[in-house]
Amino acid sequence: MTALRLAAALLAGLLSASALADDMPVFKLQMKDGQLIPARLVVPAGKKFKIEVMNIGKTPAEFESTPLRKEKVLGPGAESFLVFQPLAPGEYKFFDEFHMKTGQGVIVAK
Ligand SMILES: [Cu+2]
Repeated sequence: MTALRLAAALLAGLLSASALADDMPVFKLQMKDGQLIPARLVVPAGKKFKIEVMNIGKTPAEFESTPLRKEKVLGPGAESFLVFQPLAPGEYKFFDEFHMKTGQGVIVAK
């Protein structure tokens, strides 16, 4: 491959990667000392998606989902994101492991 072709191929790869990223639906979840806002996230089934998680509380939070095998710890004020592979229709529980009593949520894929 010539350098020019290689550059063109790399650029095409980058473009399609960013097009894919733009395609991905994004949902926002705020965690606030055991409160999940919203506690119920409705996402499209069969489609990769992203959840942006923000800890707006004063204590650490941990997004965790056993069925989806995801976990992410967030200090107060921290924000991060998780990318989920396409889900079959159904309900998938998640929780704030640092606030088990109140921090219970569900991702609904439909
Ligand atoms: Cu955990």
